[in-house]
Amino acid sequence: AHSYTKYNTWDTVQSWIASISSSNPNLISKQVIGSTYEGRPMTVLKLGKKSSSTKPAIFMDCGIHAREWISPAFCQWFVKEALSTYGSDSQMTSLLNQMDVFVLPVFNIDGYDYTHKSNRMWRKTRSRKSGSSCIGADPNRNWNAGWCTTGASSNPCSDTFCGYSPESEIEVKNVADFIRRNKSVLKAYLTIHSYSQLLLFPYSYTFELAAHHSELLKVAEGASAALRSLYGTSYTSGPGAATIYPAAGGSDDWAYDLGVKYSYTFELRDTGRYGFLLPESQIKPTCEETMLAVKYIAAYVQKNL
Ligand code: 0X9
Ligand code: ZN
Ligand code: ZN
Repeated sequence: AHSYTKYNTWDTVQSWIASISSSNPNLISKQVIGSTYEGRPMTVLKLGKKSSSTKPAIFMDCGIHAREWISPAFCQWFVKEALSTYGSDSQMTSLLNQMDVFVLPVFNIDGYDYTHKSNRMWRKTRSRKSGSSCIGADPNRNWNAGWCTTGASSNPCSDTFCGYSPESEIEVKNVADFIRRNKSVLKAYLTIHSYSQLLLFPYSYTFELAAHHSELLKVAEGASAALRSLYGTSYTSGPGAATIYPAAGGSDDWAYDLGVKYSYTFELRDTGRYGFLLPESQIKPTCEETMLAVKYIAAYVQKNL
């Protein structure tokens, strides 16, 4: 059965997607944006009060990397909190009245399923190509942003394999198409990973600073302070290349270069004690503190529409 304080399997997340959207039709709708390599449906949830005019929006994805289980847990938590605090929390109410939030609960579904069934430490997609016996590409090295120029491998057996071409991974193509289609309304792109407790923004494919570097840093520092206020969890903010490592082909850099200014990668808890194997007892505190950071960014974006 589904639980917000457990790591749910894909089958459980899939039934949760169906039930949560049908039980809250006034605030949530769903749309399938394509299928994964193995044929699973990629469903984006749209949160927001219905409006006659087009609303500006935020896009958030979780689970680009299969083994980062706290990430899909956060997207599920976010959807629950949005629905349960709309009407009582003034910020959430105002956010969903004025904007839509698109949530992709699990990006790399095939990989996520594989981590539950076969290999807990799998990171990549599960695509195959004749000529190599190695499976999958890194869905955060496969975007058309300095593709495969640094911090990525052209070896199909590597965990950071950039793929055979930009958007060769169908999951990346599906999300990139969705973002391109909705480009005019999208004001922010948030992508949730683990671990290291970082709040990163462009660029990772170059050490050059983004055109909006100071503003992106200021917002990241505000969001980190909000996050820390709950349990004292400390985050470091900065551009990806200098803060974690140079790595091209990431979704954050791609979305930013497309024109989505507020583009952030979260690396959630912890700093390495448990790493990807974060205990379920930490799901609730991690999600509660991360809500504060996401809401901080959303409030800033909303104020600056
Ligand atoms: O390497 C990554 O893709 C991310 N770290 S993780 O440990 N979750 O794999 C960091 C991504 C930072 N952004 C880019 N490299 N574009
Ligand atoms: Zn990751
Ligand atoms: Zn709560």
